[in-house]
Amino acid sequence: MTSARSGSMLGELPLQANGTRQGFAGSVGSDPLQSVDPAVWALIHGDRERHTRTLNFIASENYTSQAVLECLSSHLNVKYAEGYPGARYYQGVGQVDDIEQLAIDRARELFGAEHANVQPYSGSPANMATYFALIQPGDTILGMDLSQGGHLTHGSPVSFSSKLFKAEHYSVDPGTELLDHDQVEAVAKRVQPRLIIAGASAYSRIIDWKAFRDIADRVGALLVADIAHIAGLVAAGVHPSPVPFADAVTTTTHKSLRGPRGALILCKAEHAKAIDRAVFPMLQGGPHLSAIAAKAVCFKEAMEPSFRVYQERVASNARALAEGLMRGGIQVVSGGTENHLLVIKLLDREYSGKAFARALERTGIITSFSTIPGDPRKPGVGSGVRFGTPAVTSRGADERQMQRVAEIIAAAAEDPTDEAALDRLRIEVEVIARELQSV
Ligand code: DSN
Repeated sequence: MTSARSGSMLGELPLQANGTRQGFAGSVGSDPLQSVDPAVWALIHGDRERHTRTLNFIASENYTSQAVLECLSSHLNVKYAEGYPGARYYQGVGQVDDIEQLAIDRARELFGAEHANVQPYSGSPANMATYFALIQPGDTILGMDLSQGGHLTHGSPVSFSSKLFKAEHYSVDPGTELLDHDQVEAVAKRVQPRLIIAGASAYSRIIDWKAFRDIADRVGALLVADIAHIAGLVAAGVHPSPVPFADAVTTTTHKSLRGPRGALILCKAEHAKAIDRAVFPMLQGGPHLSAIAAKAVCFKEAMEPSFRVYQERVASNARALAEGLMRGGIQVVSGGTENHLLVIKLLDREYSGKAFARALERTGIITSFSTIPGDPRKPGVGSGVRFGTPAVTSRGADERQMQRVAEIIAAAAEDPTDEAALDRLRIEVEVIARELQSV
């Protein structure tokens, strides 16, 4: 088979008598994946089918546009360009300088930031670079406890963030399960952090960035906002922005922001040099230009009015799902949601979050288990299951469908060990999945 993609680099090799474009023994091939490696093709194809047949409620996943995917599979994959636009260690960078500058300019415009670094490979390296830029190893950081909804890089004992820094934590209020700024301030006064991290991976409420800024100012700390989960909502104005308040803001680009796998750091101008140096050369090598082009496209898409409509629907779908679940007798952490996710709590059940997430997978509802505030179960199984609506909303799901999903989840919760019942629910999930855009 020959490559059908005219104009690609390899498409210009001479066509051979056997119809292939092999230039010489050992040259790079231009045949499609399906013929080069049917095994990998089949696995990818199978996973795509799985997505289309099921409902993806993993709060950190999303489906990108074809335009974003096109950048990722472009020839930009080839390029080395260590450095930054206008100051590279490689030649041949004219266009890629323009691509990276475009991504930087769009990121700044989208979020109203003084400086943007679009090179971080993903969220954890972005957080690491930000800490290295702003503080010294051994300094104290204060972040939300992982078991309460924080992230590994916010000081978890198993993360670099507690190996290289002295990690302290704040929690949510055990009664309301909401952030309690008095408690955050009390901990901050006690531990005197050099850096406070606001932001979470499993917190379903609006975060008051100004309250965190005020606490940071009162204890003389810097403030980093990690908006990896809510970046799309923030970009669209559906969640308040931390940019005016935080010294630096980190985010992945592939969650609610709906771009490529990767990350972004925004910061005040005074931290720009330190952030850039921490990303390269301190922590990373060559930037991934194909991902940076895809980020530029993602930022453009996020500036469209339709992106706000999408984000509003992400939030209203999450609300509809939470309300449907609570009507079905399932407890939701903090009693609801104001963003793209919710966490159910299974304290009143005999099974763990992990067991229920597995049962839901059998019905075709794909989630991730998690701990909940004050969880009596071990983190390896947890008492919660986290649901996010960005991915199903990208496929066109609406509130009516969320209500039906809530009823299916409530039915599965009656007895997650009843495989026959789960298989019957799977038929209902497939009906909903077929109503949505395919993946
Ligand atoms: N692992 C991601 C999540 O699922 O929230 C965060 O990095």
